[in-house]
Amino acid sequence: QYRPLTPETLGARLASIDAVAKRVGSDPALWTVREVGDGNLNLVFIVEGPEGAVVVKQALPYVRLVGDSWPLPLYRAFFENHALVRQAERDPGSVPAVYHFDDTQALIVMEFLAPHKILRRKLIDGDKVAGLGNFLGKFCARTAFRGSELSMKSADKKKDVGLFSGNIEIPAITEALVFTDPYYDAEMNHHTDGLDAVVANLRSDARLKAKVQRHLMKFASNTETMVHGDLHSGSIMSTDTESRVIDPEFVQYGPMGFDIGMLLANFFMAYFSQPAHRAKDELDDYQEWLLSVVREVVEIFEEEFTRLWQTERTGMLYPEALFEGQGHNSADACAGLLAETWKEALGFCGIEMHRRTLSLAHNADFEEIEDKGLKAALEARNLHMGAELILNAETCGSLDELLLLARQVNKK
Ligand code: SR1
Ligand code: MG
Repeated sequence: QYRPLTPETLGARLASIDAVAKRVGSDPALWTVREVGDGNLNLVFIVEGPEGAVVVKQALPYVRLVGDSWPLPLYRAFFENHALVRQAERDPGSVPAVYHFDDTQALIVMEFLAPHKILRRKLIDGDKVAGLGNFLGKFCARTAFRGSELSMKSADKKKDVGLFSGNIEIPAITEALVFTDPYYDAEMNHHTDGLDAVVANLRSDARLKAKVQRHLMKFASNTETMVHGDLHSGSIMSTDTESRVIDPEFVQYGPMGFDIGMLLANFFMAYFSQPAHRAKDELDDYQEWLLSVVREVVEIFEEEFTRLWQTERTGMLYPEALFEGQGHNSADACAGLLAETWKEALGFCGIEMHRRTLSLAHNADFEEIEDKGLKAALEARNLHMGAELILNAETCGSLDELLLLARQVNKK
């Protein structure tokens, strides 16, 4: 029977699990257990003992952020476990190792990452992370490519889509909080005083809302690859030189541009919030570093995806024989797919920027700003850029143009 863990009960309940005892030590009396979960949904414990440390993540039967008025199935831990296994196969070393999974208790025992910190914290604090764009660009490219029919056998892919389609309530959160609630006066929405006019303007824009709904349709019905599903800067842990992706419980098969779009949005939100967190003499340098990460993520994503296309295309799609002997090869097809993915990602990016300032779950980049006037002004920039991306995703053009747009909006 499922019972939520507490720091007091965890030792007695998990000491008999070999995978835990081996890594932490067999005597729970010598363990230190801390509950450190600061996310919206789960319990997270760090368990330290004489032999080492592990992280224990346990799903709660409700949304932690809201309380038991919003029940949420425990089975999300099952999907998170499956996602971690696939991500480790598709991009080795990119996610924490899983040591043990208990379906009934909805818990995963996994690698304790130290001295990693949540990337969002580091970005608010002005820390730079070497190799961040390279790591994230490769993660997005490898998981997108290797989770699709470009790499997987059609039958395996269908089975996997079937498996993950059992994860119903979690994507439904995204369908509501990300794609729908920001654009009308939904019950759980909140926004900073001073943004009323900007918000009213967004909500009265039928063209924008139609484009968002088109993206929702793609998110809900396009199963081209396995996406992390919630790839924001709170789902990444970094030291100053090394990063990992965590927390894939929002996993589903979805559009290739979804993860990278969400990710870029979170770098843009870090970018637009910086004037509240940095002294003037550090501001330009740090904001430009953030844009350099965006550039690297996109460039590496395209480079790595193209490399995989050339070297690992084992699925049914775009067989080279189809293209040979006609004076060209499949390179144009790869470039075409990447161009479509880029446009799609820009739309998802704009939508994620909106929801983090208008819907239920805001992010600390803006929430930690004490001066409410400044907060509203910076969030207005964020909303403006988000709208530009949603409305003009089809025509936005190059990466250079995207970065230029961010710099222009940042000066408004
Ligand atoms: C009710 S859950 C709110 C948000 O937290 C998760 O991290 C996802 O981003 C979700 O949208
Ligand atoms: Mg999460």
